[in-house]
Amino acid sequence: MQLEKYKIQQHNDDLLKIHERRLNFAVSEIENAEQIIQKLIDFQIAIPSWALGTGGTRFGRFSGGGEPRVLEEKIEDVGLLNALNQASGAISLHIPWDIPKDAKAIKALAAQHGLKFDAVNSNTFQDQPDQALTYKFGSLQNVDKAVRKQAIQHNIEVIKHGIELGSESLTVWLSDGSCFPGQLNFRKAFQNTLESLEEIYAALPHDWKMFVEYKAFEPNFYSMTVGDWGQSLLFAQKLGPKAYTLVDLGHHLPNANIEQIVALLLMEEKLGGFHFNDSKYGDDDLTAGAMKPYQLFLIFNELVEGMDARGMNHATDLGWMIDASHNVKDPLEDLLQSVEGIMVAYAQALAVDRKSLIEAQAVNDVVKAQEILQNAFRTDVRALVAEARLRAGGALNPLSLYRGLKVRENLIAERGLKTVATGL
Ligand code: RM4
Ligand code: MN
Ligand code: MN
Repeated sequence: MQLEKYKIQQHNDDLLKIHERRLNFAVSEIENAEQIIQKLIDFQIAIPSWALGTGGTRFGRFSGGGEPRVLEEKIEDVGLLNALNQASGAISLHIPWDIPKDAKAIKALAAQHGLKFDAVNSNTFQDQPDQALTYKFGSLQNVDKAVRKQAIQHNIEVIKHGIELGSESLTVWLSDGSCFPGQLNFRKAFQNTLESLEEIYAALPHDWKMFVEYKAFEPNFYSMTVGDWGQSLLFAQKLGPKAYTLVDLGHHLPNANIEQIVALLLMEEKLGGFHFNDSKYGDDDLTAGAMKPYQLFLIFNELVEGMDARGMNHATDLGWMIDASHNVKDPLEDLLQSVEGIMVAYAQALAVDRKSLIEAQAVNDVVKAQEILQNAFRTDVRALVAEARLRAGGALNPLSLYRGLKVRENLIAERGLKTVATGL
């Protein structure tokens, strides 16, 4: 489905008056509003190719219809999102779920939609039909060298696909670990994993980054070999300057202080990127900002503070990506909501009165410090986010335009009701 520019224009014209009223109020309230708008225009969040279809759980999967059947259609979907919000200008591929057969053509198609290729992701947590050896007992950690070799080879192939598409990073998430005490020698598992990662690292082009993503539990329930930020950081430090830790918000034990983790990883110059999602219990992969918007804001507060302290470019120096799954919502609507939730948290973090916060911290004024943060969090920045979209050529209200244009109905008419996207 093609989204004509004039339709966005029409939608914006209809909403302009009310938007301007809200914007004027926001600008009168927020001192650095113009600066925030500029930063929001630059900020892009990559969309994972596996989040464009219905996710499902181990109990079932309820497809909503019109799901992208092939990579070309996934690119088309991300193109639609980006046309609506002008903030989803990249797609991240999971291989072998999405193998670009004709890389040149795929790259050209993405460019037509104004999209780039973000990190490529390897998959050694599932066995593929044509695969010689099983990952049942782990991949890069496996006690069998031949299995490790196979998993290393896969990662190197993923890098090759990424090079063809213009990606600049590889994300390695491993399900390696153990389900029962005694199953693994932790030290050997770590060392095997490190050696395997070293071989993959050696295959990275000079300007690439490797993101080592951690996860506390699932699918292994006793130990995960890259189970937390400490383990990921150890790997990243041992691997070298191209290796970084990737933080997926859903991959912590309950109540972990993620904002503190982020601050320290940034300090160590080892924070590489993010997988945004939200959760209540575990790796729920819910819409970013749907459950704990204050936590998301606090994370962005540390990101802004820490990146500014190191003179980093917010838009380009870390990898920003959504990693979510949708069981009961239209995936595209959910992704629009996630991007909005992320943008709002980022804008609020930019609105923090940093000078006063530093002063309050210096004299241990706990009440004042809390007031400053909560004041920013309680500021309605949605008009700034909408203004950034408007200036970038997107829609003032992407979700309402998506519904107004009956995008899903159109996709169902084009692709059919019973379509299944590759992914989990
Ligand atoms: C994992 C992890 C990875 C993602 C897979 C699909 O839990 O979040 O980033 O690649 O799921
Ligand atoms: Mn993830
Ligand atoms: Mn996950």
